[in-house]
Amino acid sequence: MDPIFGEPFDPDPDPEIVPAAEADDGLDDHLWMHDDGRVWDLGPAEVDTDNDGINDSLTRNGPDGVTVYTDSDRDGQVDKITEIGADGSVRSAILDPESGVWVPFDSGRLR
Ligand SMILES: [Ca+2]
Ligand SMILES: [Ca+2]
Repeated sequence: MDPIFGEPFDPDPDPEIVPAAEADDGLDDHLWMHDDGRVWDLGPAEVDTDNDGINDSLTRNGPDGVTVYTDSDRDGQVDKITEIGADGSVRSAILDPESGVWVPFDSGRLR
């Protein structure tokens, strides 16, 4: 008999398991949104607006003020946009998940 084929088969009793936290690393914390049939990658969330320890929003400065993009249900897709005008006006819209249409949510002025 050839001794090479006499080696006992030793199955790996401890298969490698990738920790979920590690598998979730990468681009998953980027916010994105649909617009006009395209998907925009807005980059990683920078702001935690509801203080739950998870960044959910990012802001963009524009010529007329600041726009806040918020992912309120943590699926990565932006579902609320708030525009804060240079004059203090506030305009919000939330994404209707059924129709994909932005619906005016709230408006007014900063208190
Ligand atoms: Ca948060
Ligand atoms: Ca979302």
